[in-house]
Amino acid sequence: MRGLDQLFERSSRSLAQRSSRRSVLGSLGQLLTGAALLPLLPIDRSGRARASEAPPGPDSPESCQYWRYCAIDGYLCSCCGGSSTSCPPGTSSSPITWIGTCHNPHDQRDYIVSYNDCCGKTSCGNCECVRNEREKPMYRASRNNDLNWCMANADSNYHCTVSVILGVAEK
Ligand code: ABN
Repeated sequence: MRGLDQLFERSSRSLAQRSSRRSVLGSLGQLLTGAALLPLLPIDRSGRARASEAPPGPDSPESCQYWRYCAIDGYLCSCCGGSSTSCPPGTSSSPITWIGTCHNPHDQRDYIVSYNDCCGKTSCGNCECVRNEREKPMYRASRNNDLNWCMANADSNYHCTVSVILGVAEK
């Protein structure tokens, strides 16, 4: 026990020799100021707010199950500041698109749908939706939708995808 006392005494004396009262008070002040400012830092609570929201139903354009999205592969523009049919501000629609045929359960008709990518901003990242009904594997390149359709745009950055009805599919 005496050994331990001596060890503490020696290390306390050496610390006292190496530090002034002013520097100890300075460090203590910094520590207290930091601790007092900690509750003022911004906290992102949006994740918790979103988690408590009910998921969108299948008739919502923000749901991947929405009937028009049957052959989509991308982020839904309706979750990215646009809508299911219009690109978000600051982006422009791709002139080359992927075409699908989707069944509308409300009128029992099939519709031809164009999936245009919206280009000119980095990836939106919200509401990823990959359904690709009737798509063929990558080795059938002309029948595969795993492509950035912004490739021909001046700014080929892919942001999100819209789905535009082109017409009723003939039987
Ligand atoms: N058509 C959307 C997309 C963009 C980049 C890569 C794959 C799919």
